Amino acid sequence: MGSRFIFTLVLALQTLLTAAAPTPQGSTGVTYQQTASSSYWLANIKRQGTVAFGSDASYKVFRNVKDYGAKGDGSTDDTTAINSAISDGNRCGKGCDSSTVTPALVYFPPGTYMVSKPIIQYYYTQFVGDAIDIPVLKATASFQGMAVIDADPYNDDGSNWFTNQNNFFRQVRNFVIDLTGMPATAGAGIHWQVAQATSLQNIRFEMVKGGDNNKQQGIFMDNGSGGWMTDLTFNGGNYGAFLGNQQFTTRNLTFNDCNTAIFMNWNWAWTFKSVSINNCKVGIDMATGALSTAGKSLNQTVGSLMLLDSKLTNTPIGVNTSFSTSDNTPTSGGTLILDNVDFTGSTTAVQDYTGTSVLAGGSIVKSWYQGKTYSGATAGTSVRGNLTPPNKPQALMGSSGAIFERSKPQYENVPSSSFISVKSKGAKGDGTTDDTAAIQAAMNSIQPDQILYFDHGAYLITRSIMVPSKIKMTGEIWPLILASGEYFADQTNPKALFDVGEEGQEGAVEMSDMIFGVAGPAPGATLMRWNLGGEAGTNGIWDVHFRVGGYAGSQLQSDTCSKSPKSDHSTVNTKCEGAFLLFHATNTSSVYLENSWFWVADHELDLSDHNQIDIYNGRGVLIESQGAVWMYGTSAEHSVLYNYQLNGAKNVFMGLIQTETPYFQSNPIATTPFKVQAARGDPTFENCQGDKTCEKAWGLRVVDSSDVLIYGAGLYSFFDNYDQTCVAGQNCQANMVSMEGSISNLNLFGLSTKASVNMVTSAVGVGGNATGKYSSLNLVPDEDNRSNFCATIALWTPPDLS
Ligand SMILES: *[C@@H]1O[C@H](CO)[C@@H](O)[C@H](O)[C@H]1NC(C)=O
Ligand SMILES: *[C@@H]1O[C@H](CO)[C@@H](O)[C@H](O)[C@H]1NC(C)=O
Ligand SMILES: *[C@@H]1O[C@H](CO)[C@@H](O)[C@H](O)[C@H]1NC(C)=O
Ligand SMILES: *[C@@H]1O[C@H](CO)[C@@H](O)[C@H](O)[C@H]1NC(C)=O
Ligand SMILES: *[C@@H]1O[C@H](CO)[C@@H](O)[C@H](O)[C@H]1NC(C)=O
Ligand SMILES: *[C@@H]1O[C@H](CO)[C@@H](O)[C@H](O)[C@H]1NC(C)=O
Ligand SMILES: CC(=O)N[C@H]1CO[C@H](CO)[C@@H](O)[C@@H]1O
Repeated sequence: MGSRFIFTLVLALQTLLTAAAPTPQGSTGVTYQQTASSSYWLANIKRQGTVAFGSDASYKVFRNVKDYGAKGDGSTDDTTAINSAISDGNRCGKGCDSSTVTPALVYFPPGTYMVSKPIIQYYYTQFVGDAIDIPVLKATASFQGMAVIDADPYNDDGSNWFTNQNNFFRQVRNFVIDLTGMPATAGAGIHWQVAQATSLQNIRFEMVKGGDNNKQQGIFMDNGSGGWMTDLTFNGGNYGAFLGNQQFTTRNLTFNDCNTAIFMNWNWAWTFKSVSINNCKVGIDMATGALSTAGKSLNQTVGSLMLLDSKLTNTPIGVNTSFSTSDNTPTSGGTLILDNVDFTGSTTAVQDYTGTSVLAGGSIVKSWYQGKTYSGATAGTSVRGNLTPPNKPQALMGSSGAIFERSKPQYENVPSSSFISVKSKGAKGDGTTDDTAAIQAAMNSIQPDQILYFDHGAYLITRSIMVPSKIKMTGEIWPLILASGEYFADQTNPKALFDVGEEGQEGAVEMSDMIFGVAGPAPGATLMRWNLGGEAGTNGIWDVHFRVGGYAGSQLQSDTCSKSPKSDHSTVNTKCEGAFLLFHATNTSSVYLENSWFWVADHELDLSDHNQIDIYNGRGVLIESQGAVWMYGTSAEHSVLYNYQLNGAKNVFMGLIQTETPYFQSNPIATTPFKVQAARGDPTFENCQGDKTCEKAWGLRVVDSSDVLIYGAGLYSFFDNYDQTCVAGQNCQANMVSMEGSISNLNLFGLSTKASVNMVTSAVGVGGNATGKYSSLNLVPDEDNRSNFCATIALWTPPDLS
């Protein structure tokens, strides 16, 4: 994200700011047994991380809260000590918009840390609890403030420390957050108001159970533009999670004994996968909004929600909704997709907000929808009910009928002696030394039981790194791997920065917590090319991000590349060219991606103007795999030709995906400065016939592909040459999703687009090259499918050509 979009909401902000006087507790609390030290490698490895482009040589990347006086003894108030561990070193807190040069990995050893005020997560911070003996953050009875962890505090005037849609680069993992010592009438675990490149993982929330006066909630999320969460357990509370965000992907959430497991306050699109809800009164409440002016239905604040591979036990009401087939407000609001959801433990699977049952519980719902559906050319129909379940390709499946999934490995059972530092192996990571040879040698030397560790730093790479077929690597709060120099200069002869295995090889490569980017223009760089195949989950990247421009060391910053909408850009400043392609899954590959943000910067993160910038990056994510590709919680923004493209691909899962079109387009149009290369499957835009709003980046283009499951897509266009008048007109660009050629067994669920006249443009079955203007192809128009902010449809499938 990055646009300063104000999405006005009508919602009841929970009264979280002040804890009421102590009252008798509704539960007995939880006891913990812990050891003081840990064998977790992350606690014990030698620390050599440095910031390449910061000025202070004494700056500490890694901090152990106990080094700042935190006791973790279950009685001492550790709030001040923990907050000083976080803020030490002139970091990016209140009054700072963003910074990439003051990262901090804050480690919490085993222990119970008493906190009386919020622990404030500064920008670019990871909180990592011990993964073996998980630490507890316990709110004192008199805790004051919004939440135990606050990722975006409110100022007294109601503004936030950080712009919610720009609140990037955060992690919280391996914690118990305990509110049971507080009165039931107050308390939240995490105030998580965040955007892309953020994650919550492996957290258990302990809250007071039951009670009409229960106001506790595990997560309080008012807004943002995220994001990813996984492996969370919510015990007790009024709401396990109170959620509101533009778009989000969540997986593996368990709710026990909550009044309402999930309160969905507002969204444009939200995908829930593998949710388990037990002993709650209500599973998901998405029936939000005021009575419409027509006075008939609720004017819904929830755009769409996808729930898949989930199960409810002893929870009488599954989903509370305010959708109406006759009188829906807005037209496509409250779109809901249920896919493989076990409601045997519910009396009512779906109920109307008035209390009327819409879908009875007591069985497994294979696939059920409410919203608009389109089959290729056919006009959309408003549907509420069962539809034929999608045919899910076996290659994508995991155990027990669910789509395959695998959480980020944390290697908690690997001894610290098995972690091999690239700096110990001679790489400098100082942003100036050429580290190509040192990193290649380090990779080649790794033994099967070892893990390559990228200490924080910036590693300049001047030729392709040939990643061996079996290697695990992880980074210290996102070290930068930067393509640099002549080798990556030729857009007609692109080279991979990380070339992962060789075509046709079976592999086992894992990467986590790293960033790939450029140091200076690299129009001939593919930042990662994945060639390896293999069993499900043996090849994957988790919390690996791709970031082109806008930060210290990228050389593509606001001092050189600030926006200039009044200039003619039919030729561009070549100093502001990014990469050729961000990620390529080649036709021999199979790979799992979780929480990856493929971001071409739209604004400056480090220089003080934080201005909008023009960075020209060729392509986003290209999938040509014939094996299987899973993409959980990915987003791709601001590449010029396309953000996502499936070309001759087979067996692809995407959920959800999010894109933005470059703000500068159509000055220049999509084919400047990257020339269309037909041999690489590029879109030609020849059907645009001179319509500049048509010559803009595709959010998603699918060509000659089969067995594709997409659960949730939020594809946005917010500008035309930085002008936003087109937002209200819903016409910043002509088209957003292109379906071309031979497409079979594709299900696009939960598509939301913004300000694209046509949501889907389909030339399926006409050879992928319909002559004439796009406007004569089969279209799904925005104006037929308005929702709260985007236009939304529940399902698009290709036309039946038989
Ligand atoms: C974010 O949410 C808060 C609380 O719900 C609301 O007051 C505020 O207006 C929202 N801000 C934006 C920018 O949407
Ligand atoms: C789900 O999360 C739990 C921890 O809450 C973890 O133990 C389990 O392995 C996760 N399962 C999957 C399939 O990711
Ligand atoms: C629904 O709410 C939106 C946003 O507040 C408002 O613009 C619109 O007029 C409302 N529609 C109805 C029918 O009440
Ligand atoms: C369903 O939503 C409506 C409207 O917000 C609310 O009045 C009702 O209490 C909800 N039902 C349940 C069971 O939560
Ligand atoms: C796979 O891609 C390579 C080039 O990257 C090409 O030579 C080969 O023909 C392709 N194979 C298939 C089956 O498409
Ligand atoms: C599409 O068809 C037209 C007319 O036959 C032809 O000129 C053009 O080259 C074709 N484009 C592609 C990409 O095949
Ligand atoms: C075809 C269709 O459903 N059109 C509706 C689209 O939404 C507008 C308003 O949002 C309605 O007026 C149309 O009837």
